[in-house]
Amino acid sequence: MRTSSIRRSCAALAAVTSLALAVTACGGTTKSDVKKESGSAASAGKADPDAPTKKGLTVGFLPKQVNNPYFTTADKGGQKAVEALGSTFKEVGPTSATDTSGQVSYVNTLTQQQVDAIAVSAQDPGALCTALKQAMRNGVKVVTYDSDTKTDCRNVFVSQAGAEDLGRTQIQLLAEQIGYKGEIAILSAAQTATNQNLWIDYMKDELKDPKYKDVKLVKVAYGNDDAQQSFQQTQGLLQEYPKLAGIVSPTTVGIKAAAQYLSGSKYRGKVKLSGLGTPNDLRSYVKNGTVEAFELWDPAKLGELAGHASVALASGQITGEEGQTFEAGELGTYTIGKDGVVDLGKPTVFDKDNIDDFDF
Ligand code: RAM
Repeated sequence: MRTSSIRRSCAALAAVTSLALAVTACGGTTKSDVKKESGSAASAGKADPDAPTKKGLTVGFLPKQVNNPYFTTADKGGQKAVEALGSTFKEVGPTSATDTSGQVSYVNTLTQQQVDAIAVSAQDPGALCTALKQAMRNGVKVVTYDSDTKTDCRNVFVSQAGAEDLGRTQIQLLAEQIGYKGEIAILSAAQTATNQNLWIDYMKDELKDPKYKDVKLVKVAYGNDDAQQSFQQTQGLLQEYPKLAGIVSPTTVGIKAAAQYLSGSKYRGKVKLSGLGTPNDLRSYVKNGTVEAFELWDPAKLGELAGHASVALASGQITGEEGQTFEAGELGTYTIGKDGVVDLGKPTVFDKDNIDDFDF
């Protein structure tokens, strides 16, 4: 077994060279050792729930994009948790939600810097896998939060709420607003985003229920979590489908841009808009009648939970296997579910009656 000091000295090398070269240069580690150490949820070794929480760790947060207020709030939650546990928090990441190669470079840099854990919201389920597996081989624990990778490319996924629940409830919210009748469109984020794509699959499945027989999904558009592109996509949807009854946008950037467009157009209040947004982004649009109801979880709590999961993994208290539990401070105790997934809890629906109770 490699010692942690060897692990440390090999980490930088492994991050910049091929694996084969790295293990040769570090000596004494055979391919099968490496295989055993690969950090998937299923093969990450034994957990010791009573192990003390390590202090002085470094946890790197890598959101889909750094200039997105949703991630600013989420990562502040991560910072709160990591610092409260006596460790160091850092945040790096691309400014565009479609810069997958940028995310890969950040993973490699964090590995070179020998952080103890990475918490990442993946822009793409597969693109980060090689880099993340390399990180795990170097002893870095990997948590995905908000948007997952493939299961074997991380130890734990901290999910905002059940994906099925989120997908179905967004359709239920919009269908109610359009009286279960008319054409609808989806305005999503990046075409590769794991989280949005999973919700959209459940939206399509929900629409198969006979109660939606008069609701027709005419298009899925992609605004790439970019305000301008999302605004233009909304405009384009209305031009292409002038009879559109509603839009569901499962992204905080998309729904805000769509609300902005509808609010300044003749469609305000006529074309319904729902999906996932933050109360602060949508407050004025709820008050001026553009948006009736939408939903979200608390992003700060999502980040906080990801911070706790990162430290619990790096402390050896959990490895990512189903049934393991860990303490998440004020959030309480969480249990890891199937495929290494931890659910934060239920989303909240916001409307004119409760929106002023929330400030995020
Ligand atoms: C955007 C991002 C994020 C998603 C939220 C709802 O900020 O796409 O991944 O979870 O919207």
